[in-house]
Amino acid sequence: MGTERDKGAEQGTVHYSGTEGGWGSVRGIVETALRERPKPAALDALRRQNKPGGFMCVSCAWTKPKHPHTFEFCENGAKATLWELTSRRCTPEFFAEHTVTELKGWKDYDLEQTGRLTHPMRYDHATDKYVPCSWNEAFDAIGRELKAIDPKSAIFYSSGRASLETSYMYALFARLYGHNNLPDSSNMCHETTSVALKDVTGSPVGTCILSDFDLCDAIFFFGQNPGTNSPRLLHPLQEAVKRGCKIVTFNPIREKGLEVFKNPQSPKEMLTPAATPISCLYLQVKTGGDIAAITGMMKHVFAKEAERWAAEKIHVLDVDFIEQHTDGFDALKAHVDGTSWEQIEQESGLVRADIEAAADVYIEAKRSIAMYGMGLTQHVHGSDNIKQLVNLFLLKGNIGRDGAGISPVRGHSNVQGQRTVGISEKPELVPLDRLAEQYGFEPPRDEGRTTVHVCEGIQSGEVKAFIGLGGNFLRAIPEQERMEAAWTTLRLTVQIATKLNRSHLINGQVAYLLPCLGRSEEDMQVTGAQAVTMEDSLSCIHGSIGRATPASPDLKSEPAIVAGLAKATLPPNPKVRWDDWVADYGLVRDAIEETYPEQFHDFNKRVFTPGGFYRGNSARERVWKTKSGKADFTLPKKLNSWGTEDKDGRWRLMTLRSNDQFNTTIYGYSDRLRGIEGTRDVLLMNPDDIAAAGLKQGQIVGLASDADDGMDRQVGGLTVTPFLLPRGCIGGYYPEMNPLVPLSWHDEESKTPAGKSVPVRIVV
Ligand SMILES: Nc1nc2c(c(=O)[nH]1)N[C@H]1C(S)=C(S)[C@@H](COP(=O)(O)OP(=O)(O)OC[C@H]3O[C@@H](n4cnc5c(=O)[nH]c(N)nc54)[C@H](O)[C@@H]3O)O[C@H]1N2
Ligand SMILES: Nc1nc2c(c(=O)[nH]1)N[C@H]1C(S)=C(S)[C@@H](COP(=O)(O)OP(=O)(O)OC[C@H]3O[C@@H](n4cnc5c(=O)[nH]c(N)nc54)[C@H](O)[C@@H]3O)O[C@H]1N2
Ligand SMILES: [Mo]
Repeated sequence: MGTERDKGAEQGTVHYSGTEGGWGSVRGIVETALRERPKPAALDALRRQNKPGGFMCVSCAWTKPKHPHTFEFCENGAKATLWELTSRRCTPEFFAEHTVTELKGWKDYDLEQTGRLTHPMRYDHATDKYVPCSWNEAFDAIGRELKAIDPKSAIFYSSGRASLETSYMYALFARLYGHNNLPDSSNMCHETTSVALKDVTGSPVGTCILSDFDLCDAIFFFGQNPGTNSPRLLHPLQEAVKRGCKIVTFNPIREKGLEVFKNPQSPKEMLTPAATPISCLYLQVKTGGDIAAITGMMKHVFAKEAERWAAEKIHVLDVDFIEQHTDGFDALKAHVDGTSWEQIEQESGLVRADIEAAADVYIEAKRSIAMYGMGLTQHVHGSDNIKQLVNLFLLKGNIGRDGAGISPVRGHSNVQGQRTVGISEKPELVPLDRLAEQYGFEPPRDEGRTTVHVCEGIQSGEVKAFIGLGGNFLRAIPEQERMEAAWTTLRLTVQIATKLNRSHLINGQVAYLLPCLGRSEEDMQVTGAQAVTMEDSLSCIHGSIGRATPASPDLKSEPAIVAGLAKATLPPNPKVRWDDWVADYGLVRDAIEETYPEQFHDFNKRVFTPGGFYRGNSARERVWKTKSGKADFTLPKKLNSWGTEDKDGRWRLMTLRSNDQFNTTIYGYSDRLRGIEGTRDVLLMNPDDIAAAGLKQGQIVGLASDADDGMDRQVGGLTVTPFLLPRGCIGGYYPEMNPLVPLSWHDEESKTPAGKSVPVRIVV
């Protein structure tokens, strides 16, 4: 592996030479603190972050341990908190000074740097400005609009941050009103997981719990970047490596956090050169090449099975598990046997010996864990990526026992929980009969809209109203320019947010911007300060109490806003006690418990269980809620997850997150761990590809869509930057690259946009 790294240095590709963690991450926090100028309360908030009785970080969804570190936060968690507790304010005076058209010319970074929104605002078309309004005026007007349209033409979107309490109320509001159009950010993220894992294991979420990480012998990492996106996960990884667990990574980019880690919370490690090497094997698979790589691993597993059985009568496979618990083994074996190493090398971009070495780690390990992120989910055949990984794990019975399992690393801090309590466009995932009984109404039974269907419905004119509970929908979706043009035909747009972003500048005929409390702020209601709850990536539920003084006295909490909208829209129903719920969120938890008694029994008593309470997972118990009643081996449709064919001049573009952003929130311009500083307008390319394409380092180029639909999509002004990537794969930043992603370019099964291998041409 060393040789490849040296090659990078020789070729002069940019790469950070330090470790993940260490002093660099301390510097990252300090820079954010200086920029946001937080009050002392913000620093106090950091001390209580991710602890029982404290508040749960608004950054990633990684679990919060029972015995937290003194500072159970990371560089990016600290940035997220400081971002929320900034002393900057985006006031009615600010809006009086700037037209919305003018603000459309601002960068994402500059919009959010205006600070926290302080006041409910209505968009005034005559002056092209936001003007202040009262909460009652906003609720009444929105209720009036919603009552005037067919409920099925309204969309209730949510970004994955809102608490379980808010999410439950929001989903119930949608159903009482009359639709299942409840897409959330998961529809652009891990929906591939929710669909594919559910299909083959019967459970839509990961099967691991934290203690599995103390027991496993090997961890296989596919397309997830913990150094940037879930840094607290580096602690259990570092501990696992120290006790001899092997980590094997498949990623087109040599991500720093998966190479070496220095614990910034360990004084000893900070003062010595010691850093833990993380991956023992780092395979730079081609974008979209994971299906082939895993096929190769399985080929080697089958070869070793035959060899060991012949020589020693010992199985490599878990034959009892396969026999008792799975379906479809023979077809899978035939498919793997029928695939040649030549095809595997060609499609994965890896050499046979490296894939065999990875498979040997898998064979030797008694207990293995698979972790993955957007590198598997955001592909046209993303579902096949995940099912292929499940195939590999079923071969050795690595699902449903201690120390083993599949562990997708989720994104937003409550994105998994929102689905758990009813935010879903898929009615079959929601206990509609129970809701019907509990609230005395007939819930809609038809399928709601996914994110992609929402966009199609806006383009066709079928969608009339959009409510966004957080997020930055228009910046996060594909086909950005066409969608912005279509958006203005909407009758009603409502955005509930903490900070100004681009989605607030593209407005329907009636448009409101409603500011809410952040999770770190005190949420005072008539019965006192309220706690809320979240579910992490490992299905543990945690309570969270904000203590910071709210950014403005005119803010409302998310539950209060949802209740305000619902009351203004729906006829009164004595069984739905909006006012009581807002007064005491414990009553919402009682309602959740009534709807989901198995998972949420004794909810209020368990809210502050240290380490959270586990809501259970059927696949972990080897109860397979699938059509076959077993865990299913399945066959991939292709050997790669790329939705088109290779051809001359067509590149596979990965849209990436830097270390200085949270999704569309850009904290700054330093992608420290990749050594890219000062700009996000870059085109990352292998140096040999730069030469072969006749380009030069530093040259400014553009990208154009090379999708087979022939539509024109362009992004310009990108600096050619040498970077150690597999040949044929190029990289750029999300969300700047989003205008290049066709709306039709999504995982076939789950409709998750395929942002990790977008077909493009380079335009000089
Ligand atoms: N600081 C910070 N934290 C975050 C976020 C953030 O933006 N900033 N976002 C949050 C959210 S919502 C999410 S979903 C997660 C996202 O976290 P991740 O799942 O880590 O998502 P990405 O950073 O988009 O990309 C993941 C990795 O996939 C690799 N990759 C790309 N294509 C392929 C491929 O074909 N195969 C393989 N094997 N790898 C590939 C990329 O090189 C990259 O390292 O993080 C969450 N946490
Ligand atoms: N090309 C490409 N596109 C992608 C991705 C990619 O990798 N590549 N990743 C996809 C993924 S994984 C995701 S999850 C989506 C993200 O899509 P979203 O979740 O829609 O976007 P965010 O950038 O997380 O939303 C940021 C905004 O949320 C608001 N906000 C922050 N905190 C709060 C709060 O507590 N309450 C409320 N009400 N609002 C708040 C702020 O106003 C902020 O501007 O993007 C997707 N789009
Ligand atoms: Mo995400």
